[in-house]
Amino acid sequence: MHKTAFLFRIVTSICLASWLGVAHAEVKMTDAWVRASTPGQSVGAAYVTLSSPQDVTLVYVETERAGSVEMHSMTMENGIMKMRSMEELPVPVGKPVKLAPGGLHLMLFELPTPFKTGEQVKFRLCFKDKQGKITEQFVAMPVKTAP
Ligand SMILES: [Cu+2]
Repeated sequence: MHKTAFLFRIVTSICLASWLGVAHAEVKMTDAWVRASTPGQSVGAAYVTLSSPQDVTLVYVETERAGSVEMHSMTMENGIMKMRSMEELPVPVGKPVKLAPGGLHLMLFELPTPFKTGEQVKFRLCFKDKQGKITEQFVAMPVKTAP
């Protein structure tokens, strides 16, 4: 295979829609953690606080430790907690977005193995800026039973 074509393929596979270009990562990720899970449990949750120096949108999240990851919101409706899947999660400049129990969270599906307290789980997050550029960032989240 021609070398430039090969490199192009690597870049295009980095994120969904990354043909628009890849910029440098700048979103600060703090207080990240994954909730410990029990054997046989197929669904889990992860939390992180996102702070960005520019307006970006979280468009994609993945980890090798889950079949898929969704961004969820959680709201009270008539006394019942309801979760909704979000296509994207805006992270406005200067306004940290806190994913925490009882609110926004990353929902992890199809867990092949349980998350054990003390281990680190790697995640890949893709952020899109106002120009449509996709930036991928990696974060290792510790597994905890509670924050
Ligand atoms: Cu959820």
